[in-house]
Amino acid sequence: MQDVPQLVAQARAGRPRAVARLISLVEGASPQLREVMAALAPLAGRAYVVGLTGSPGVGKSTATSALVTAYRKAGKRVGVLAVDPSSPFSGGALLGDRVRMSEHASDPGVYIRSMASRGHLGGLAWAAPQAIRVLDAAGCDVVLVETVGVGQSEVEIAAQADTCVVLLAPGMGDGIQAAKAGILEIGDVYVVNKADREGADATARELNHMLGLGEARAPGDWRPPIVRTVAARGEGVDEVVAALDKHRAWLEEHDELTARRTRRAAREVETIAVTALRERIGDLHGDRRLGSLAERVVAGELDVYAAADSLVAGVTGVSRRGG
Ligand SMILES: Nc1nc2c(ncn2[C@@H]2O[C@H](COP(=O)(O)OP(=O)(O)O)[C@@H](O)[C@H]2O)c(=O)[nH]1
Ligand SMILES: [Mg+2]
Repeated sequence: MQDVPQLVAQARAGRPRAVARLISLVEGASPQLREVMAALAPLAGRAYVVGLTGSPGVGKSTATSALVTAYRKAGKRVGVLAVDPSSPFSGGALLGDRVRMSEHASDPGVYIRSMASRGHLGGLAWAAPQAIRVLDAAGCDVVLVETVGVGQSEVEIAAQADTCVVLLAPGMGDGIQAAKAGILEIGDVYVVNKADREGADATARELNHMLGLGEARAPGDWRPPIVRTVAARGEGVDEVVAALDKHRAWLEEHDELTARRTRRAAREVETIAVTALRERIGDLHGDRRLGSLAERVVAGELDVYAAADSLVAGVTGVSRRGG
């Protein structure tokens, strides 16, 4: 058992090991997680959360590292959460990320954490926001969340950030890939990385066209900018930071920041509740109640919906009212 209040106090004081331990409690779905979240609740909500997503290899980790450098120069404390579904353990991709992040490894103003998306209950949709909350409560001004834009839940995590950055790179057939993954709907800022490579202009043009950026928008609407970068050389990174600042200002001006955070919290509560319900219903497998309901269905005494309603009522104590 961990001393949660002490861990939280240490995390607040900037002790990286305490932060790491709290995130481990999240990842491991510790029984102490309720206590952790209760302790963090009044402390979180200050950090600005930026999601970065895009196909593998577009340069997310490189761009993330460059953004960390930029934010550190501005004196901000930064948290990085790298979510990688391809690496349930500390294998391939994460190793590469660690190399790209290594220049920040000894900086006490930076927390870097990798998280595999497999292997725990409720998956990422459940764990990532809680890990973000740990970094937030630990005093990070900015939390950068890197997710591979391939799976539904990874895309969702990025989409639920305060600001979502979608990265593309030339020569990756990226436009079509991106459209397929649904990431063209979620970007607040688009980055065409690897602008040192041939085809960057074409990619930006194609993106501009696909996003319908030439079309008229209602006054006051956010118009996602397209920023070109050479993340590997830090070029264009200041422009990305400027675009992020601008989007944040727009969110605040339009009361969208709170609205987004409320939507994010609603999703989070929903995920936890549904997971809990599913667990409880799962517990009923082989239970006498389910068995006898099934027998009555077979005997023609009960239809399947009525049986399911009865099961749900048994689990939640809430019965469905007929229309
Ligand atoms: N030419 C070029 N290569 C880049 C640039 N940014 C990143 N890379 C390289 O692209 C590869 C993938 O980068 P990485 O950041 O790991 O991509 P991720 O999978 O999206 O996180 C690495 O070899 C980087 O060095 C860039 O601006 N130009
Ligand atoms: Mg990466």
